[in-house]
Amino acid sequence: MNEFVSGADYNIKENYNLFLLVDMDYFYVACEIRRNKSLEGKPVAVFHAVGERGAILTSNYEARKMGIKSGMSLSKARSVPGVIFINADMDYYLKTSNEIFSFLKGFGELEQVSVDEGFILIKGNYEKAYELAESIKQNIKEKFDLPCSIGISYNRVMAKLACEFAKPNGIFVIRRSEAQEFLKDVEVSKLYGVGEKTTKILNSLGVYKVKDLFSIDPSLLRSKLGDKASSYLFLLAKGEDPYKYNKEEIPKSISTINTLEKDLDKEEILEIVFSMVYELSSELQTNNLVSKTVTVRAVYEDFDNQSVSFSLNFYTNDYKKLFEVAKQLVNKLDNKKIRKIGVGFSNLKKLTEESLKNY
Ligand code: TTP
Ligand code: MG
Ligand code: MG
Repeated sequence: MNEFVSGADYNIKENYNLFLLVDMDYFYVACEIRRNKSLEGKPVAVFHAVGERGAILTSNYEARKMGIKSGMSLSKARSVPGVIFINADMDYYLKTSNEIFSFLKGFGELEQVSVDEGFILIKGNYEKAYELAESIKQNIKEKFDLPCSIGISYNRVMAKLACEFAKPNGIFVIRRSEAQEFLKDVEVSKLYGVGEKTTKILNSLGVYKVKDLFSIDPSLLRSKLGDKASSYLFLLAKGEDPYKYNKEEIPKSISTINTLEKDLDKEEILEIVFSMVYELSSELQTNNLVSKTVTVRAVYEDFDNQSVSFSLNFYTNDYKKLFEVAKQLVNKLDNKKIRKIGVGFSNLKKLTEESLKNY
C-alpha cells in the first residue's frame, strides 16, 4: 500500500500504528533558561559536582559549538571562557519533567523512557501524526516555555532515529516506504543501541554507514559481535525493531558503561558514577522496577578489568541509596588508572508493596 498521502489521497483510510518520540531539547539547560530569561542566547552548561570534582550533564547549542558536551569534566569545561556554568537542580528538572509527562498523557498511550523523552503511540496516518506533533510542540512551548523535538515513524527505533534528525526544535518523519532509502546513508553509530564499542568494531571492518553493512561478509560480523548483536544490527539496518519491547518483561539487569576522556584514579570517577547511577535509577523508576544488587565494573589502563558487586537486603530505586552502594564498590577497586567505568543494577523486580518493605 502506498503510505504517502497527499491532499488528493486524503480520503484513503489509513490506520497504522505510529510512534512519536518526544525529546526535550538541551533539557536541564532549557529548564534553567525558562526561569532566568537573561540566559537566553548565551552558552550555558549544567553540571553535577561531588566535592571538588564535577561533570557536565548537558549544554545548549551555543555551548556545544564551543566544545562543551555531556560527560566532559567540569575542570576541562571551565577552561573554555565565556560559558555560564550552573549547578544541577535535579528537583526542579524532575518536577518539570513530571509536569510535562502528565500533560503528554492526554495525547495518546504514553511510554516515558527517560527524564526528558517518551513515546506516544497512536493509530492513524502520517499526516495525522504530524498534526499531532505540531500541536504537542506548540502546547509544550506555550504551557512550559520549553523547546522539544519530535520524531515520527512506524516503530520505536525509527521514531528515535527520526528525532535525532528533528533536533533541535523540529519535527521529522520517516515513513515505512522511505525507510530503506533513508537508512542507507545514516551512520551506524546513530542506530538505537549501537554504542561506542560496537561503532569502533564496525569502523574497523570498514562499516561507517548503514549501507556498508550489506557489503561485508555476515559471518565476519557474527564472529566480531556475536550472533545476537549482529542479528539485531541487521534488523536495525532494515528499519525493524529488534528489541521486542514488552512492558511486562523484566530485564535481568540494566547497565551503562562510559569510556573516560582520560584515564582517572578511582577517587576521580565518583561524579561520573553518580550520573550513571542517577540515569539507571530513573530508568528503574520509569519502568516501575526496583533492584537490590549493584555492580561496578572497571577496565584499567592495562585493559585488565575488575567487577565488584554488592546486594542490599532490600529492594530500592532510590538513587541516593544506590549511589551509597556504588561508592563503597568504587572504593574496593584496585589502585590503578581507570579507562572505562560501568555500573549495573541486577536482581530486578516490579515495584510492589511487598518489595518496599524495609525501604
Ligand atoms: P538528552 O535528551 O540525551 O540530552 P539533552 O536533552 O540535554 O539534549 P538534546 O537536545 O540533544 O536532547 O538527556 C536529557 C537530560 O539528561 C539532559 O538534559 C541532562 C541529563 N543527562 C545527564 O545527566 N547525563 C548525560 O550523560 C546525558 C547525555 C544527559
Ligand atoms: Mg533531550
Ligand atoms: Mg533524552
